[in-house]
Amino acid sequence: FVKPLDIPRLITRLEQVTARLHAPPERVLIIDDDELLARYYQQLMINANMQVDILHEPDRVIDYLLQNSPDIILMDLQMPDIEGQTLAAVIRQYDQWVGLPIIYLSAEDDPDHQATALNHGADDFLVKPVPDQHLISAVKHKVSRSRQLLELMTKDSLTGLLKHAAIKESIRREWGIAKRKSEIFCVAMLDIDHFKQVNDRFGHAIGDEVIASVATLLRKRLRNTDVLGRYGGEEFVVLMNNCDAVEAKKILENFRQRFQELVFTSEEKQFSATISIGIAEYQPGSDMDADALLINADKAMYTAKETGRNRVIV
Ligand code: GH3
Ligand code: MG
Ligand code: MG
Ligand code: MG
Repeated sequence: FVKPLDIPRLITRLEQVTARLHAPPERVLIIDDDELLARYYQQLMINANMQVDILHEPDRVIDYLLQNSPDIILMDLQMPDIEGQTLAAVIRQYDQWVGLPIIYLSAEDDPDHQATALNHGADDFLVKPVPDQHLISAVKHKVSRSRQLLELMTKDSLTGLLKHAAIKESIRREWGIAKRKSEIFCVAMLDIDHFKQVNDRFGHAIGDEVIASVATLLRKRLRNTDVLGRYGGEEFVVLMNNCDAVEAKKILENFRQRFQELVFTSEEKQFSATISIGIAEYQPGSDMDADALLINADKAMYTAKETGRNRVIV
């Protein structure tokens, strides 16, 4: 008896490995009043394929973080207007940056001072002048670890899609971008039809397979720039930036048809499943906020359920 390969699961795994191999360059923020040294470190890291910005005004750090979301901060401890450790404590007050690695750079080589500084929210301490190779490997290592942790925190293990909290955060972010750029964008809510019956007839494991196949097909049928999340058990959210409801409907209609054509097998029995989809459109200038968009997508999805399921409603 040979267990059949779980192909959708394998594809998800492979995609995760590929994503890691093609990891985007580390985005580094240097905060240091010593302009010359900061530029030296910047060039060093650029040569090691990283993207590096320097911020000379520490009071602009929150604005900078909101707009650029770097992977790591290298922070000078001694600056004229503010101490590095105070700045780190301020950054740590924001939930979204709890996991953002902060490394202090300092001429301070007194172990007691280093210990005190580390108690204020940073992850490591490098004494200037930092040897080139040491700086680069410390930064690469910290970023890669924090990306792994972030992935664990935000990715759903069954589907590889964003988890509930992460997709909600993404809705707010995409909405903010659309508003700023005056662009149209769409939120879609998807819910598998009569899924309880799938579980009841074929068991939870087969149910999980159906859920994973939604994710695999979404990845295939949607655009690379669309953001995909598993909102709950068998409910999904799709964010389609720069896309109006007509285009969104076309893409999701195509997805819906492909999904109903999939054939699942359980103990020689074959079955298929369907999905109901609701779309809400954000128009530039409208006062609809991110929460309202999601509520509207949910309402449209319920209309799809009420009017017969297996359909896309705007
Ligand atoms: P409807 O067409 O109205 O959506 O009917 P439904 O049966 O799909 O109803 P509903 O969406 O409320 O059902 C959700 C069911 O999905 C309930 C729960 O047993 C099942 N479920 C939720 N999470 C999981 C999961 O992770 N794996 C499996 N196998 N089943 C799940
Ligand atoms: Mg200084
Ligand atoms: Mg449901
Ligand atoms: Mg359902």
